[in-house]
Amino acid sequence: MKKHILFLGAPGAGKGTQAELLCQTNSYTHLSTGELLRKEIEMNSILGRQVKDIMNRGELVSDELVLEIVKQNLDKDNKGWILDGYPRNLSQANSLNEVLIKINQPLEVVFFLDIPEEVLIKRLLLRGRKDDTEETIRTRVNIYKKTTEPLIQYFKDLSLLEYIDADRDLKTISSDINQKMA
Ligand code: B4P
Repeated sequence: MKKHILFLGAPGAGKGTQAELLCQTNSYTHLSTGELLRKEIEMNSILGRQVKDIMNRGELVSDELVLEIVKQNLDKDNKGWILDGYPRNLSQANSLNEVLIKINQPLEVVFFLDIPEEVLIKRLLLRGRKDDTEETIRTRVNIYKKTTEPLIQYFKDLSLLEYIDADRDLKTISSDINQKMA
């Protein structure tokens, strides 16, 4: 069973949703950079105040900052982890690689949740989080296409990529992922 897992996909593709489902059946650490950053905003910490406006505009927060959060939260006792929303660009992917070499926990699989743009826009508008306005969603999707999408090829070249059709109901997607975990 694989235990070093990454979810890749556009905003609203369902990375967080599927990572949660997978954590219900395994005792993995779910590491969502978006969730960790939102918690900092809720706590009104120094970090939270730094990232609040950036996230509300739908832009990416700095690589250094996110890397620090990931390092602090990566599972040290090797129970297994699911990274969701990180990396989001090539520089983050290279930093992650260095961290994983150091802790000797190589990535085993990358689930790429593929979804048409019009479906994800509908989903996010329905969810209605603070950064789910039409304008912010457009910004997030444009940044995704420019900076995150190249990671699909990056992980394909490393033979880690598993393609998942994310335009289906939650359970079907989840059982597809579970089959590919073995
Ligand atoms: P994230 O928190 O990663 O949010 P996301 O990409 O919008 O969501 P996700 O794909 O997880 O979708 P979800 O399951 O919630 O990022 C938010 C912000 O944080 C970024 O814009 C950025 O500013 C910052 N950030 C995060 N990571 C960063 C990094 N590494 N570097 C820099 N900045 C970073 O699903 C969405 C909705 O669809 C939900 O309502 C869900 O219920 C629904 N849904 C899911 N699956 C479905 C299905 N199969 N059918 C129908 N509905 C479904």
